[in-house]
Amino acid sequence: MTKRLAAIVWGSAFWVLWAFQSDFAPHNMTSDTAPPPYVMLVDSGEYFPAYHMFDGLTGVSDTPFVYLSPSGTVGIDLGAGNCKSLYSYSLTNNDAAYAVRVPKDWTFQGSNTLSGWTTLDTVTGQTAWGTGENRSFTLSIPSAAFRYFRINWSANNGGGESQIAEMTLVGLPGTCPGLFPLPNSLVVQ
Ligand SMILES: [Ca+2]
Repeated sequence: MTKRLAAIVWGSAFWVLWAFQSDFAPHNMTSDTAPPPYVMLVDSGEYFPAYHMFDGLTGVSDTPFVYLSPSGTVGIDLGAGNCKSLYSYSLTNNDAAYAVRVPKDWTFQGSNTLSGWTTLDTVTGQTAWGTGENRSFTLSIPSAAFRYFRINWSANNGGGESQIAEMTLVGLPGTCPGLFPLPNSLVVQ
């Protein structure tokens, strides 16, 4: 491949990425299991439910996800057959008065099995989260397609509890491992 052709191919891929990427996270959740097919992945450390990360509300008076520990994991199941390639994600803090609760150091991970997780991004030193502040984190390349995504934070900013007001997941449509798109004309008898 010539350098010029390679540049055209890369340029096209870059354009496709920017043209078709979108926030595939829900922002209308009303419980940790609704609306389907979304299910929050959270353990008993949950104090205010994890779905508040995906309820579309980020005001000072809105309830964020609150977790009863300075470290932990929380994620989302996109549903069977619903896999996405992640390119960037963001966290929002709704209230600077609780900035001590917001994660500071974490890995962002994807999975298709829940038993093994692939680390997609490693972040450290995220301090001084303001009211309504949204911070976006971009991967070096779009990830493989995953059904499950989670943040695994090892430290927050000094609080006894942790909190996240909202999260976006931006990327591209993907095909789940083992699932191959069938032509529309193919009818299985
Ligand atoms: Ca929210």
